[in-house]
Amino acid sequence: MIESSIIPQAITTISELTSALAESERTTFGKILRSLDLPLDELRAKGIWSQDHYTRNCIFENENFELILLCWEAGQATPVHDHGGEECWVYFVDGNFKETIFTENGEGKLVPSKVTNVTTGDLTYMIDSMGYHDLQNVDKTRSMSIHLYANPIPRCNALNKITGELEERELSFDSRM
Ligand code: 2CO
Ligand code: FE2
Repeated sequence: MIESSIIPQAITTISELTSALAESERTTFGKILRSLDLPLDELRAKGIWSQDHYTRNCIFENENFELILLCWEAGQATPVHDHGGEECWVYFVDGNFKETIFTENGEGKLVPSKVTNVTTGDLTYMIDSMGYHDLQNVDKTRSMSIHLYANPIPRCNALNKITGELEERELSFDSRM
């Protein structure tokens, strides 16, 4: 089998992870992320946190995918957003999160349709046909998650809480690792 020769039993370094993704079809991306066993101390040392917002730290990007480490202070959350028409996998490196999926009701309003509590080692998947989502670090401490987008998403639509309207937002990086 080609797959097993590319994907190691356990992926223990970021460079093994980026190589495995770069050499694989996206149909195996979920399997690759599920085989992650990264040393937490090393990742924590590389992370950057901000009191103002969760941070987006680029691990690797090419034309096919981008791999990002998100660092969250206690309580920090995303707005409700989509993923620019691309596929999105989230691997929860460390912590406890709540993901809420929103779908449009008959009047074009976004309403919560599913709430999931996720924790260290879990993997979630989103694509725009499933709706919109938001993610919150519900831990009392800092947390980390790894996000994989195929293709990369330089922008997405996010809900403006004040106007209640969706608006296009540029997605930027707080650092490059
Ligand atoms: N999509 C959000 C972002 O890249 C994170 S929520 O999980 O996909 O900032
Ligand atoms: Fe997202």
